[in-house]
Amino acid sequence: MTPTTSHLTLPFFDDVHRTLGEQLARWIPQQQVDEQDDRAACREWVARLGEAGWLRYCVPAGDGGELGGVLPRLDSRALVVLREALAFHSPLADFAFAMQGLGSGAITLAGSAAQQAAYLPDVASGRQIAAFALSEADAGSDAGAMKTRATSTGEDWAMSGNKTWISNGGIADFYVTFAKTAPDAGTRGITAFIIDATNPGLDCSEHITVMSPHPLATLQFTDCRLPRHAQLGDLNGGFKLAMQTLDIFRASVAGAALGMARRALAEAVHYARQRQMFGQTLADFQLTQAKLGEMAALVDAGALLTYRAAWMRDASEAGKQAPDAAAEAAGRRERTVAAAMAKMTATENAQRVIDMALQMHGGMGVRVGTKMESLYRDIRSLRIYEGATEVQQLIIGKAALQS
Ligand code: COS
Repeated sequence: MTPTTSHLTLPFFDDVHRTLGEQLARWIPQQQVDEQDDRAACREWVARLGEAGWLRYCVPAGDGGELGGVLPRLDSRALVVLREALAFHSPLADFAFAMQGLGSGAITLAGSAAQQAAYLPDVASGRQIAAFALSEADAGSDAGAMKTRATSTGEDWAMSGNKTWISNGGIADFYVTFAKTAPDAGTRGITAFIIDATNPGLDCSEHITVMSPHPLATLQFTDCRLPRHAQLGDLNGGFKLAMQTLDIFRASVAGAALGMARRALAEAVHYARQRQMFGQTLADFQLTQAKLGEMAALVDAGALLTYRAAWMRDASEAGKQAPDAAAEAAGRRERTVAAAMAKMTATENAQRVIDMALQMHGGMGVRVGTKMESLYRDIRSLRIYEGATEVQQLIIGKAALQS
């Protein structure tokens, strides 16, 4: 099936997004990867996405194009367009793409020129696989409660602790890792570091298996020595950096959910047109038409919030001269809330749409190996990772109380 592109005529998008969507719609249906081994498949997808140039949207171009990106800045709408099309075809392809962006996002936002040069061009080409290590066993939604500790020894940093649920764990070439550097300072005592997978003291061998293909691992740091230049961004500025990175990618998770929901809707329409029962097609029943109508509206509701969130971020980055600090902070809060609304609504709606589409397929919907059955498993984790629905509700609710 070919991803739809008609939504790209909406005014949220520019010609660059329309062209991108059309190119993707031609490329992605031709790609078939055996996904039984999720680690091997993820590597294969990174290689293909790198070769075709799509990973170049995960990083900025740099002043003279030296960082490998296509566009001058990380463009939220391009990320959404890409994730939607990739997830329509293969949620694992979308995952492989997204992790290159999330894993390198903090380097794009806060990396020194040397750090950007060392990592971003390789992320764009697929030569290096990236990962983002924030969560811990007792610090998932409450990210500020992390216990992994980085201590300055004067010459270098020594890191100890465990990160878990780390996407690309075990296959990544580097991990952007967040650790406490001032343990009594709460969220103001966290710093980001770039850690190469080959660094002694880092063990990524504990794999976690989940219900849909998705390479995940626990990372164990045991007196892991890091050079001073591994520090990413400001000392004790890591929590904000993590949140700013998530702000960009949360709207793109919504894009992935949309891709899966659109696929489910397309599968349902296709099935309803050809399935015969009681002397007519399934599509002839008003009950079916009503369900499809509800599904289409749920998809569009998620889509509009997603495109709005991505457009708001891109528009603010392009303008970048807020009149004063207070206006800048208010604008940032609005964008955070918009991204939270997009992620919450698009993922929750996609789950409902996929469930309805599966129900319409009857027994075929639960048959292992069918698209509906895999979509039903694929969508579930999107309501949890990069900020569970409840975290998004909290962000939106807090903002409503402050307004
Ligand atoms: N951008 C910049 N700064 C931000 C920010 C954002 N989006 N969100 C919060 N901050 C800042 C706040 O302004 C505050 O700064 P000050 O210390 O200067 O006041 C600081 O960060 C702490 O913010 P807050 O008090 O809201 O933090 P909480 O500990 O209450 O946590 C939530 C807030 C729950 C929203 C946060 O922990 C979160 O997003 N958790 C989910 C983490 C997640 O997505 N995990 C999945 C990892 S990837 S699979």
